[in-house]
Parts: sequence; C-alpha cells; structure tokens
Amino acid sequence: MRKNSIIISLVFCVLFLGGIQAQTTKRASIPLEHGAHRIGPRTDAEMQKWRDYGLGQFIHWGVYAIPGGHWNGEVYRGAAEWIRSWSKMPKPDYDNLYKQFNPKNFDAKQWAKQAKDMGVKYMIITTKHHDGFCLWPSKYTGYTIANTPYKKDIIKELVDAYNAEGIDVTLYFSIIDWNHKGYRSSPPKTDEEKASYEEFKQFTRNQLIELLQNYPTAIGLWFDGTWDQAWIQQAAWVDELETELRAMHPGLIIGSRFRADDNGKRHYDSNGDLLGDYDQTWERSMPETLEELNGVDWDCVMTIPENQWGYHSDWSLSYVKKPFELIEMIVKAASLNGNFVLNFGPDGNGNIRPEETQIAKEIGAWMKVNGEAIYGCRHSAWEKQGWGYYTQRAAVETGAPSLQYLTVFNQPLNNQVRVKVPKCQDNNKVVIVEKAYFLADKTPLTVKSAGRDKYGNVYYDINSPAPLTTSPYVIVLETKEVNKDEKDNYQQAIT
Ligand code: JFZ
Repeated sequence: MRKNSIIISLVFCVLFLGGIQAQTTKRASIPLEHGAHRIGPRTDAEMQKWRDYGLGQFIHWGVYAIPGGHWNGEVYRGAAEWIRSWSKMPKPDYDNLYKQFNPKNFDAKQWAKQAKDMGVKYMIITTKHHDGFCLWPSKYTGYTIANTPYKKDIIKELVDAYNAEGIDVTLYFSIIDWNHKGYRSSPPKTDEEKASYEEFKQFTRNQLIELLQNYPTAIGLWFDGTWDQAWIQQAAWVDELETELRAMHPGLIIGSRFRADDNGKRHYDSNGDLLGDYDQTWERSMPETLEELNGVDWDCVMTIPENQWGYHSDWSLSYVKKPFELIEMIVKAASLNGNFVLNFGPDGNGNIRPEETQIAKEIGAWMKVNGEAIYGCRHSAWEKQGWGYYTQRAAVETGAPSLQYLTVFNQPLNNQVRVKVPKCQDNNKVVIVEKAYFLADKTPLTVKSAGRDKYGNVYYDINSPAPLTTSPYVIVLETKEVNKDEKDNYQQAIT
C-alpha cells in the first residue's frame, strides 16, 4: 500500500513536472546540428533598422524582360520570368537573348528617385534569377551583363543610385541556375553527378562571396529557389556557408529561405524555431492576426498583377491591384510587425511601365502625408475594429503622450470611429483618450465616451467626418493611463 502510494506520487510528480515543462517551453527539443542559430528576434542595430523600414521595393529584371511574356506571336500566361521553362520557348532562343540586352533608357538615378518619392526605405534587386543570367559582371561565368551590348555593371549602378537616395539594398539571389551545368534539382547519385554538383556548390559560394565583396553596402541577401531536394540535402554545407557569409559581412540580414535543417525542414526547423532572421513565407499573402506570426520578423513581397514579377507586356491576363489596396497591405503589414515589399518589373529597354509609375506616385503621395503611421511603427495592443488598422510607435516609453494611429479604410456611415480601450495591467488604472486629430492637418476631433459592454470594456467614439478626399486617412489618438479615480475629471474635460 505504502509502496503503491510512493509510486503513484512519483508518477504524479513526473507528469506534473512534465506538464509544467511543456507549458513553459512549448518548443520541441529535437537535437539538431543545423537548426536555428538563435531563438527569438535579433536585437542589433541593423535588424532594428530593417524592422523600421515599413515599405520596400522589389525589382525583377533580367533578359526575360525582352520577350515580356511573348514568343513567336504567342502569349505565355505564367510568370514572365519563367518563360524559359515554357514548351513553346526554344531554350537556345532564350539563352541567346542576352546578346540583345541593351536597355538604352535605363537610368538608375531615375529609378532610385522614383523609389524615394514612393517612400521606399529598402530595395531588393534580382542579381541572378533562375535562368542564371547575372546583372553583375561575375568572374565565375560568361553569362553576365559584361557580355551584353550594355556591358556596364547594373548592380553597381543600382546600389550606388539607391544608396545615394538613402535607400538600403538587399541582393536577391536564386540558388536555381538553369545555366550552370552542375545545377540539378534532385540529389546527385553517381560519382559523376556528385562531382558536378560539387562544382555547382563552389560556383554558388564563389558568387555569393563575390557579391558581398563587390557591394559592401548591401544589407542582406534574399534567397530564392531553395526548395529542390538536392539543395535541401546540403544542410550542413549551407549552414557553414551561411556562417561564412555572416562572418564576412557583420550585420548581414538573411531570411528563412536559405537553408533547411538536418531533417530537411525549411523556414522553421524541427523544433519550430525560425531559420534565419525573418520569415519569408508571406509571399503574395498576408497574415490576418499576430498569433499566426510566432513573434518573428517577416516581409511580404507582393506583385501588382496576380503573379507577375518580371516584365509581362500584357497585364490584362489577371486582376491588377489598385493603389489603395496596396496601401491597405502596407498598413496591415505594419500593424502586424512586418515589412511590405512591392514588386516592379521594368521592361527590356529599362523603362518602368506607366502603370507602375502611377502606382508609385499614388503610394508616395499617401506615404508623404501618413508615413508617420507606418515607419518605425509596430503592432498595437488596441483591438482591431472594422474601420481599419491600429499602429503605434515603437518608442512609447519616451514620456511623450502615447500615440495610437488609426488608419481608416472603411468610413463608418455615422462618421463615428469607435475605439475599444485596452485594459491596463494595473487594475487601478484605466486608459483614457486625451486628444484626437487628423494626422494630415492636425484638425482636432471630438472624443466622446461611448459606454461599456457587459464585460466591462470601455469604448470611445471619435467624431470623424470623412476628409474631402477619397483616400484612407489617419487619426492620431493621444492616450494616457490614469488612476481610476482621476478618470471622471478627464472625462468631463473631454466631453
Ligand atoms: C519565386 C520565383 O520562382 C519567382 O519567379 C519570383 O522570383 C518569386 C519572388 O520567388 O517564386 C515563389 C517562391 C516561393 C513561393 C511561391 C513562389 N512560395 O513559397 O509560396
């Protein structure tokens, strides 16, 4: 009996402690040699700067811009930069396109100026896409800009021009390389295949080192085409390469789409920890809630038509997003701690198409007035309401009034923008709204108490007639935590 009860207590203890452990860690703890190098977000200045960017520009440019989604009078309905993989595109025709690449209208300074006016803080450029064509004069292959009639180093022109406008540059690099004879998607089996894949790996390493050496101001590498089994099985080697690249370039920012872990898991390792510095899985999609995001940094790269990155001359094939839809994505990303990156696909002559220029202008005009609600802003604890999104400045501890930005996309028909006040940690305190005004012109807005619900949540109505524009707009709230007994005095002053 006694013995039994000891055993029962022991079993109970083990179960109980196990339960606590599971609760506090939540993570699995599978031993990994090539798992995440760090648990939790980076805290250094470079990453903090990245976090504050809010808005980025992606540029897909390469020889695919010449056919622009067409060959021999036929239309390729897929993504224009993939045209080489189309059965109607003879491979030799594609592989000789570089001999015509001569973008006579290309003006890096003009692109950079346009990006600056749009409010972009960083730019991602395709140094090499899946076709293997290099926009920089790589010494490891002849398939580069140096052997086109254009000759000049386009990556250098862009890095210099964007940096001169104060815009940081990230280098996109595709691991898939259809031009290199050693590249393959399935793991090599024979000795010959293995030797040739080794050559490809060395070539990839050489090119990455070359890029970091040539463009030392680049802030990061944006990897693509890492889903092949051949690459996934190189986890140990890629891990070593990542370590080497980071050592070469302190502060370098690399997303989750570079290496897999020991078990072939990508983006998140077998224990659920992020591989790399930010989550790259939000491609052409947006999260809805903070809970989906695991507390990690993330970017969302987005096309203007449905799925066109490189230049496709026919945009009538899919829905083309409107500027305000894109602005909503910018705000939504900021409200969920992410960066929004809008893609541009310049044509074969180096022109940014008029539709993209128009969108850049409209976004820029909006960001100029309302960017304060985006740059350096983070998720707000205030509960999202139907009219739009909250953001708040990262530094709320400065002693300045705590600001909430309300970006209104759906104007309430009664012109009352209702907010639900969060509860304070300290039960003796309440949050009050001291002041409300339009961000654009500082017009003060009336704040009225709007009662409470049966759970004790407190509401306010901001009387906000839609401004005389058709665009989304921002209301700023100055808020404060006060002792419950002081609240009535404040309330009277406001109403
Ligand atoms: C890749 C490329 O194939 C494409 O051409 C473009 O460069 C884009 C930015 O990246 O396409 C992807 C990559 C990942 C996903 C979807 C398309 N994904 O994870 O869903």
